[in-house]
Amino acid sequence: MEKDIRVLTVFSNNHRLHHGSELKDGAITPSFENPQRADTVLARVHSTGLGDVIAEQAFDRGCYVAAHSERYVSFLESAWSEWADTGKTHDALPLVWPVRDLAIDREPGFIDGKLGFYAMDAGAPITAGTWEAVRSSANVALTGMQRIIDGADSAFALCRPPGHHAAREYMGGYCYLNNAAIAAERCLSQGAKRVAVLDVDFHHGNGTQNIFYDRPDVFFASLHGDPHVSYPYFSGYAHEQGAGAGEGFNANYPMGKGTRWAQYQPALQDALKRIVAHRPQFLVVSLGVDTFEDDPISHFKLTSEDFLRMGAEIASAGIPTLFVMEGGYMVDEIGINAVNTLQGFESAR
Ligand code: Q9C
Ligand code: ZN
Repeated sequence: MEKDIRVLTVFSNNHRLHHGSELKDGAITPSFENPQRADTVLARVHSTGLGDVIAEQAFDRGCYVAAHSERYVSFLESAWSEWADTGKTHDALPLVWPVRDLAIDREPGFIDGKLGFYAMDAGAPITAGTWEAVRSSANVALTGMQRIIDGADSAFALCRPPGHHAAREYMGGYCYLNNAAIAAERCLSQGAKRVAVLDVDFHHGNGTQNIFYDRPDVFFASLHGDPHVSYPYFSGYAHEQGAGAGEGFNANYPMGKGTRWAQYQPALQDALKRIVAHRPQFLVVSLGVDTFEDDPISHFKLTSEDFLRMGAEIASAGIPTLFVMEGGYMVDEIGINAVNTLQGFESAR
């Protein structure tokens, strides 16, 4: 008999308040990270009868500051009004960055400078509704995590905007607050000693790596396109293994363009083996489905069936698991691929 598959989904209607543009291939164009994405995934959650869907709860600002700096969260809160005060009505994007020898730790006093100071690229626009959507997305992750802390085996945080490129002090790659890192920090503040984050988005989870890099309490593993040829280009190499007390608690699995399940599965199994060895009380999965063969901005070749297999592999770790939505841009398929992962997970439990 088929097992009854039920995974709770957390979702916020506020995601639609954020819709912007990005600098891509030398032009400002509508972002691939659009509201249709989350609505497509939600439609699939409903049509498959995956389980109940609940709205997010409110959480303290302190939950965000656990993973980010105070001044960065303040910037996110006021960036749109500072931009609008200069008379502009279109999206805010940075235009100058503190690279290498220009890198100083002093926050500029004007919005143009602040945007560059707190951004890694021109892919995270600030719009009128961005902050409301961003904090709701973090609250979606926190609500899902709280259910698991309270005893649920799994939950799906249908976050939008995504979070894994957001570091302690900068946004980028469509990300502002790091939803997965904020959820992991919640476990620790509620008494957990060890947590793991597994990032299966096509792109390296540079933000999550940055937040936990020098700490032994949160083990981070990321499977992604080789940064030598794939965004974000400046992190995600295998030799990045953590620093100081965090040495050995960061694991990167860069893989070449065209990677299929046959190459992906052993890397995933190795990452899970290392996660299990960490003995985490909770697992957060940064679930990007841009590893799909038809994703328009990525270069892996996973099929929709492979996401069922991915979910089953993750289930084998036997850890209470929060899935946090990250990337995935082929609008017709991201719902199938995200829900397949959850169904594969739940069937194998
Ligand atoms: N030609 C996430 O998946 N643009 N962010 C890459 C490559 C940025 C992806 C362009 C991609 C960011 C959450
Ligand atoms: Zn991605």
